[in-house]
Amino acid sequence: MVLPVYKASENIDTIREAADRIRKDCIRMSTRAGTGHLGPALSLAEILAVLYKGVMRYDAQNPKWPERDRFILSKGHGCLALYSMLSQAGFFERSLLDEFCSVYDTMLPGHPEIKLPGVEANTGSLGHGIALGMGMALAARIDGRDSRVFVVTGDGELQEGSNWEAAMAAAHHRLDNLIVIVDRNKLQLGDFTENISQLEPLADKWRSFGWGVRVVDGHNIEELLSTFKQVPFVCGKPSAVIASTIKGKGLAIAENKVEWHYKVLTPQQYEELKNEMSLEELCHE
Ligand SMILES: Cc1ncc(C[n+]2csc(CCOP(=O)(O)OP(=O)(O)O)c2C)c(N)n1
Ligand SMILES: [Mg+2]
Repeated sequence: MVLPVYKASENIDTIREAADRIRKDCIRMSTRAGTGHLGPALSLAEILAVLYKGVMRYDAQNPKWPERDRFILSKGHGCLALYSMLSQAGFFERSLLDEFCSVYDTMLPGHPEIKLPGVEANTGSLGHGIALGMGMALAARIDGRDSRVFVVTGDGELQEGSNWEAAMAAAHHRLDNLIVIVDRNKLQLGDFTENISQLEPLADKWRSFGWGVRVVDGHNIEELLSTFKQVPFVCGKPSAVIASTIKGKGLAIAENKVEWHYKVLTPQQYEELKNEMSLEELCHE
């Protein structure tokens, strides 16, 4: 039987358009709802666009297809970007994006839930995605599937000890079907990571836990694509991609600004930026 599998496009322009669409959707959805973690979503645009348009194997018409690759957004507060990407990938209608945080019992709450097609894990309580992904990667191995599991974690999130327990276990089980991407935007909720609890030398930490490691520009589509094509970096080892990013990337007033962790544009600011960024009409009921 031939299964309907999403065909990775690998077309750089298509991926760039998807990343651009993510940014515009994040800005529109958060302004419309008057809430949302905009800065954390904007640093994810290229990572998600490359994974969903050029790397991962899935079937949006059959979201539970057992052979699919899994994706977990461990930094669940960045879900604006995930919602946009899932709609672009065809998991649900684009019109649903307008329900972000603005309808009772919405499918698109402020942190992702598995009731939405394409979401593999409820996240938002930080520090759990790598352990969940480790379990999924182990299950794939036991079941004899060649599914891979991609997990995006925040850098501040790595201060949670549970991540390192999972990292150690993944290396012990030689899970080279597990790929962790660190959104290394150097900021967390209230300050720069290095002022709160030093993470560097971060690549060495992952290596010492038995992982294959690459450090990349998290906004460079070509570099991300070629890096993901090379996983596992070391046979028998899980892979860590430390993606250097800019929190708030693409929205000049928000870039690298701690206060934009949980902040949105006012409708007036949206109007001012509309033409400059080719944003859609902002409709309020
Ligand atoms: C267990 C837990 N503790 C605290 C929080 C509150 N919180 C939400 S986002 C955040 C900062 C995360 O920073 P980082 O992982 O660097 O993600 P970024 O927003 O920079 O992408 C914190 C502390 C949470 N969601 N879960
Ligand atoms: Mg961060």
